[in-house]
Amino acid sequence: MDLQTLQHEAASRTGLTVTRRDVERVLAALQRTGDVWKVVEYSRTPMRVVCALLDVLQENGGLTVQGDQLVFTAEGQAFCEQQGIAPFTTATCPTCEGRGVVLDLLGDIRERFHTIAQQRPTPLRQFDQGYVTPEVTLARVAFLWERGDLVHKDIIVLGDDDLVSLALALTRRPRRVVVLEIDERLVRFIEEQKAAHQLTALEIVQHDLREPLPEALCGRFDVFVTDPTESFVGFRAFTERGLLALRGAGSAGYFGLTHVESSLKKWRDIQRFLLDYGLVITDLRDGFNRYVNWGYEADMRSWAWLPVKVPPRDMWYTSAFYRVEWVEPQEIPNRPFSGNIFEDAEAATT
Ligand code: SPD
Repeated sequence: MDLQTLQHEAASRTGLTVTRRDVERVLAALQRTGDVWKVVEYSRTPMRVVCALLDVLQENGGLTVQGDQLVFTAEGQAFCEQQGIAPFTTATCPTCEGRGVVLDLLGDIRERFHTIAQQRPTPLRQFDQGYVTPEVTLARVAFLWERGDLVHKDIIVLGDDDLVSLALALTRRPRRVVVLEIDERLVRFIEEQKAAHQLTALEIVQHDLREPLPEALCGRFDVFVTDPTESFVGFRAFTERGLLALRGAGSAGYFGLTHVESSLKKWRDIQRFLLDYGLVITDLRDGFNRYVNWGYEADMRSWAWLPVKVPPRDMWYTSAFYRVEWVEPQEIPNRPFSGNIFEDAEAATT
């Protein structure tokens, strides 16, 4: 067994780019935990690649499965030591959990939002839904506030199972919050909460983001917020709609991006198209977003790849929170996206 064989074998089985660093990250994670879901989280490597590497390691006698745990063999452990690969470690701030914001600005909105969130609809696989914890939604709002993207701003939210539109509107600081959502259950839920809490600045539009952005919403907003599905084309569909909605120079956008379903190569492709559209990445907070397990894990395409078929016990799916700002606005096409925008070769949780 050597690192290059592991790397090449995982690449040939998946058809994806696999780097030596990916292999090292997986080996580091495995020295910290035997929980396959946590290996995915700690390794910050696409789930497709992690699972292929686990298979290769098992076949080479470096790893075994004991009950629902992955365990290094003596040979596997010795290999890590020989290669100088240390166990994954963390140095995350326990107060903000690494987000860099606390929620004091939000006062009693915290409690009100928690009560609202308890009544929300359950995630649907059909729309690749899976929401962040209420604390994360509130942290997004605090972060926008800190960046000057909340008070007296016109904000558009594209897809909203995280209920960001409600949390934004509860602050009563934005001038306007418009949410576009495809799922009629969520549309109804947000409408009901709007009425219950008299959120007059909030407007809800049922809309499929595969369709062009309605003309009336183009160029009318200071800020967009979205958490796109992560196929490259799906990601483009969501963020292009967000950009179309913006006024221009100085407008800002926020989105989440995982390592679970997006390789660093995809990160680079995404960053490149954003830079080409005239944006700058002002903030990138990895691990900011933590998602509640959505309940359809055994139906996901990645279930078949797992060496241990066990549902996740703890949260494991995280994403980076990006803020981009437009410095040199470019023309954005308002084109329809057809077909399956939810899947590409790296998609794992659809
Ligand atoms: N399919 C279940 C989880 C999907 C959650 N979407 C998060 C996307 C991050 N950009």
